[in-house]
Amino acid sequence: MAKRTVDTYFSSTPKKTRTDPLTQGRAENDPPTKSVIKTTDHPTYPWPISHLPIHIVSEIELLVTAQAKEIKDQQHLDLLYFQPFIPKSIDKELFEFLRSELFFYRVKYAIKRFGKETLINTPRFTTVFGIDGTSRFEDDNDGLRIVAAADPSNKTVRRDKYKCKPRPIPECLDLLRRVTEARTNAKYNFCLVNYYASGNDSISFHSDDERFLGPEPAIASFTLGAKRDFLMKHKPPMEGEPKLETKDIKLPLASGDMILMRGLTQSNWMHSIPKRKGGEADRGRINITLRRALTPAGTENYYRYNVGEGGAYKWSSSKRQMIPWSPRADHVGQ
Ligand SMILES: O=C(O)CCC(=O)C(=O)O
Repeated sequence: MAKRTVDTYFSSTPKKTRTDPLTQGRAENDPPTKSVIKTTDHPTYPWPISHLPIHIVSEIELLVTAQAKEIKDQQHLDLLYFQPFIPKSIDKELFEFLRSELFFYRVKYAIKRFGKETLINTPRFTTVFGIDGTSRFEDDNDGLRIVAAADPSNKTVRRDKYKCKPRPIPECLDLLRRVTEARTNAKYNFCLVNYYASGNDSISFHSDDERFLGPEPAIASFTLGAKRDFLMKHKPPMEGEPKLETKDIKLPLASGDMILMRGLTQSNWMHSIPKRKGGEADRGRINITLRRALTPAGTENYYRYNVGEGGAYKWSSSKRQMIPWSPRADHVGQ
């Protein structure tokens, strides 16, 4: 993949349009055919990302009325459980579409543990799109730029505002974001995607309680593909605090399900997807979370831990696994 510097990213050179292999050869006035696929493009995507097929768009637009069960029967717990949010008529196709369209990363990073530098290998594929509430993307004759959220003059922000390279949510995920906003009465500006290739992939107990999310964040978390257990447990009491009588929770999240965590949930409960042997896990599971980061610290954090510095991976349909992506390989139908 050609390396782009921060300078070229913020340069005012008009956006380069890439030829979409699926539309190549179509004359300007030809009527659109089934094979014409629109894409979302951006210099920090390794390659454009297709828009959803129209019949999936129509189904997703209907989800503003999806029904949910409230789970608030324990202290500090406030969940909305949609079983499902994404209906059976499209969940498999949407899973296959996202698995083959999106680029993923296998992020490694170093942390200091007990004073010793330790390398962490994230045990799942990840990617992220979006930008925090202090900025927005502006797409005009100067190309796609980052401007201050409340700046009517659309001036590009200082190039050192972000160390990472934020990229807009592609249309195929942005539709889900807009519909979820309408259904959950909350705003989201980030879309994080995890791909658990097998039962060996996991996420350990943690809370999404960073300061950059604000005090009572709403986090919408979707499952597509293999069913995996979602575990929740209350945080242990702080020193001097009494231990609460809470029960651990296990939700067997199936394809199409969505769990909305809101209110005091993140500041008091932790969640995880543990490793699993057998079952459906080896068919692969996609998790999409929608969140709202308030400050640039959120943007830096999400890109550091979900894109990182390494190369991208793309699904190979012939090898039935994620393989390192290279601009020369034709991944379509591999
Ligand atoms: O995969 C899941 O359901 C959970 C993902 C999660 O907890 C996270 O991305 O923070």
